[in-house]
Amino acid sequence: MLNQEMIEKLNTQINLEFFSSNLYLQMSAWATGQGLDGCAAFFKAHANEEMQHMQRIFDYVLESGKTPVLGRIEAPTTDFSDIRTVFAQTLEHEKAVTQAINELVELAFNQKDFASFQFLQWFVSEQHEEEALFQGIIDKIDLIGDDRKNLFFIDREVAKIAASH
Ligand code: OFO
Repeated sequence: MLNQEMIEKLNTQINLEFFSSNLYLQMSAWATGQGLDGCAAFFKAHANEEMQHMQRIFDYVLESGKTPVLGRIEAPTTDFSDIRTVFAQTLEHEKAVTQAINELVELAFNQKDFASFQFLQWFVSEQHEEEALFQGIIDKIDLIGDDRKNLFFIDREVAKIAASH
C-alpha cells in the first residue's frame, strides 16, 4: 500500500522523467540544427526511453490503486554551446535523477514499503547504465578531440551507439 508521501514523491518522479524526455528532445532539435544527425537520433531515441520511464512509474501508481497526478513540467533550456558540453549536461542531469531515485529507495526502505523498494530496483540499475553510457560518450569525444574537423567522426560514433542501444 502506497502512503501519501510515497505517492507524492512518485508523482514528482513522473514529472522529472517527463522533463528528462523534453530535455533530450530539445537537445535532439539542437543537434539537428548543427548538422549532427547521429547525435540527433541518439537524443530522440533517449527522449523516447525517458517516456517509458515515466510510463513505468505512472502504471505502478495506478496498479497500486492510486491516481497519478501530472504537474507542470519545467521547460528545458534551449541554450546549448557545443556537443561535449551537451553530453556533460546529460551526465549531470542523470546524476541528479540517480539522486532522486536513491531518495525514493531510501524512503521505501524506511517506510518498510517493500513493494516500492522492489519496483525501484529496476531504476537503480537503469541509472547505473545511463551514467555509464553518457560518461562513455564523453570519454569517446575526449579521445577523438572535439575541434570542428572531428565533429563528423564524433557524430558517426554517437550514431553507432544510438543504433546499438
Ligand atoms: Fe535518464 O533516466 Fe529516466 O530520467
